[in-house]
Amino acid sequence: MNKLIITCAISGAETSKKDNEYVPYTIQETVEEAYLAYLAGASIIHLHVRHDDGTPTQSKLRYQAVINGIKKKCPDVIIQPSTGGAVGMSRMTRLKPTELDIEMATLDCGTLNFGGDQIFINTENDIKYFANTLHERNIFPELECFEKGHIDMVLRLHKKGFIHKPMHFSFVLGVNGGMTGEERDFYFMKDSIPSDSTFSVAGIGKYEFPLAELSIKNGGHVRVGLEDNIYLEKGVLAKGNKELVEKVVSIAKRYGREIATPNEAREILGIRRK
Ligand code: KMH
Ligand code: ZN
Repeated sequence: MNKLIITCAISGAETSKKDNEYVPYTIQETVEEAYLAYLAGASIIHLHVRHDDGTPTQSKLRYQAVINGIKKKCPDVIIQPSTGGAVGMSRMTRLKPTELDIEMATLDCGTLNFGGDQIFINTENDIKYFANTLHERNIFPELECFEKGHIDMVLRLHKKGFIHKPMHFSFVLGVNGGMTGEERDFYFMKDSIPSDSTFSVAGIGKYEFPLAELSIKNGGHVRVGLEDNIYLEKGVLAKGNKELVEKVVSIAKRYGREIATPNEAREILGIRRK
């Protein structure tokens, strides 16, 4: 089987130090979490940044400072800034990190409820605008799909020329408002994408490791991290992102999947560096 690409979503915009003290806020904390996740086996760092008090921001300067710090410690790692940001941010705010010299970013492919009164809005026009911007800037999109309708949107926008091959999907399953991470939902998503695309799975909360294992068994890739799940196992908080990555590496070993280096990940996904 192909090698396994592990993405680590080190901080996100929703979890906080109140949930798990290892959620990084400062530049130094964020760089350190990324570095430790990389040493543990992550080849992609999915990146959100925060102000020192934990407030999420899409500030270009803040992203640049964190990216510089990460690149100093692990120059080859793939850094994938979020264009999702936090619920309620505008299109232009969310796109700020794409003004930097980056090779990959997320592209969220549909709207969904995000718990309580929160709605994560990605209209068809938003998705077209984001897709065009990433394409013009030669930034490889990871297609975030929270449910099957989002895959259908990607396929429609591919036919219309907004989204291009090679296509790499991320199934983000288990969000309160999206699809669950049950096994049948995983297979529904996996069987709905074109056979020449690649996919990774991000299971939220309790779905993180069961979905990681399913994806590993089925030739897919895996995302873990404190953005998605704060527990190493039921009732045991993870002592940082590295423990979550290490757990995926140990599952991969059981199935004989080797771990991809960042350059091998670029090769598998078809990312062309500028
Ligand atoms: N924080 C969520 C509202 C992404 O990074 O592209 C959106 C999110 C998706 O995390
Ligand atoms: Zn994110």
